[in-house]
Amino acid sequence: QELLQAIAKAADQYPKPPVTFAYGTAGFRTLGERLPSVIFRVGMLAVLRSQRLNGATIGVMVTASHNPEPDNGVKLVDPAGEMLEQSWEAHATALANCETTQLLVSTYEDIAAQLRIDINTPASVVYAYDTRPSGPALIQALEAALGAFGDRVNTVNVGITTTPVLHYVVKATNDKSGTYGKPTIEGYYEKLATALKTLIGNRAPLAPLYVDCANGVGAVALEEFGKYVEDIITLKALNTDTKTKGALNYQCGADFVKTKQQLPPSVAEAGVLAKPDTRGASFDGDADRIVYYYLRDGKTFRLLDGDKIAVLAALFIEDLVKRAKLHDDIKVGVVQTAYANGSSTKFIKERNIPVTCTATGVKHLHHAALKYDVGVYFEANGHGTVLFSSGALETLHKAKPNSPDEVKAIKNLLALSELINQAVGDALSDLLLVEVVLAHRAWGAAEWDAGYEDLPNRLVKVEVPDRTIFLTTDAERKLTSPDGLQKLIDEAVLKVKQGRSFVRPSGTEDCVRVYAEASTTSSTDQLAAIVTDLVK
Ligand code: 16G
Ligand code: ZN
Repeated sequence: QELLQAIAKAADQYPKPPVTFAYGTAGFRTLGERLPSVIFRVGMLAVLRSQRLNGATIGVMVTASHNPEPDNGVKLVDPAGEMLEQSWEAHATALANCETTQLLVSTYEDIAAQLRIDINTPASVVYAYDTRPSGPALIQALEAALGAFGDRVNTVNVGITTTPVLHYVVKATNDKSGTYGKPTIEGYYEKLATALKTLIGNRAPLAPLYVDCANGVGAVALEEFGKYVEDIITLKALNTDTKTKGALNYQCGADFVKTKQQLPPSVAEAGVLAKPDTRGASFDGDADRIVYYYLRDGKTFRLLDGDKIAVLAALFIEDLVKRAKLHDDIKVGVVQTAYANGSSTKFIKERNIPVTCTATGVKHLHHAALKYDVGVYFEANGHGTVLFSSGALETLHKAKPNSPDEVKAIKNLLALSELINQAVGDALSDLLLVEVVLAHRAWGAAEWDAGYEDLPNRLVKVEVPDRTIFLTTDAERKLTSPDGLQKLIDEAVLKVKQGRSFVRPSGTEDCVRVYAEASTTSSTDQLAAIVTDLVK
């Protein structure tokens, strides 16, 4: 009772604005100024979640990734460093939408009763935020909620850091064996740097890499981390202005580059990619997405997106597994979404590596990747990682190599499992993965790019009166509603060479998205236009 009073008193300071909130694919996300009450309530839910899991540490990340600067958002991280279990999203939405403190407290009691949680038991919550101006005020709201529980809740403020670092800290905190790494930002950097040193060995230092940090928290991470690896690689940070109002994600960052298929103007003006064999990369606003690029012949922009990274990583790991003579025991697979370029899927399948297609959103890919011994998952937009199953790690640890080459391959595979973030996709960790593969192959961007040629593709955002009437099946590749629409799309697709097109409702915006690809730019545009008309 005393606890409920303390919660009610604190909650009164954070009244709900007249807005309806929903915990979606990326948690809650909207204008930062609307979010204090939501963050407060997410704090309450984080405590409940921790209590439900016997006091395991839960993470709270305050960020809005690639959204414009006035937006913000919040996501919960489960103990293994994964996204919040899906069944709890409804509890988050229910708490966020309670109109009054009284209703909030009774809803909270109902959820606790339904889940048989004793709200007085101990809990543990760690939290972090990005560089957005609304961050500190939102963290205050979170702390007010956590504070209401008094010493029942143990809290750690990780401070300003990237989304993947927070996921790492959660996973490391819950790893009671202590082998995963120290549960701090520095612990993560040390882990990455050690793995990188093992993988690079006594090779010459790598070529400098230009990294567009989207004027976001990736700039902070890159500056700190760069010092750990400066004798191996020079990371030249661009777009590191986290202070100027409006700079975050503005005409820069991974989302800009992938959507516009062009260099950020700031990177183009800096002229840093003109020298042959120079590559660049862009992080998104919270550094969980990365895309690469270079200028072919010093002129033509060439994008190396999430699909290209998946192919690079999967083939490299497959080669190492073969060299380790473990290909009967360790099966490598790739997980993509319908947005993966058809050429990438074809290229992987032709090399006898299985490919799974899932619905959009990290949690779906992550889940599917867990089914492989080594699961490489990437969205075309640059979100992804490589998961090593406990079975695969055990096989590697127990292997009895018969040659120095086998020893080396096993050592490198184990180092890769340390280098690659096992909780969630991380731009920084993925960057190191790419650089390691290129160093081992003695490739530049052009050799990496040479594997396959992307089919021309178009993504169109279509505003419709009601996107909820669009229902999909087969990993979002087919519509089941509205009635008859899929048949018309199929007919349009058949008319163009190498055509493929699908329609799905967005999980983050009020629109549907039309994707089309085909053998030529003009037939792609034509297909996209026809399907767009069908949808309207
Ligand atoms: C979210 C997803 C991202 C996905 C995007 C699709 C996470 C953490 N993020 O941002 O993976 O690509 O949604 O957006 O799952 P859409 O549904 O609007 O097309
Ligand atoms: Zn992001």
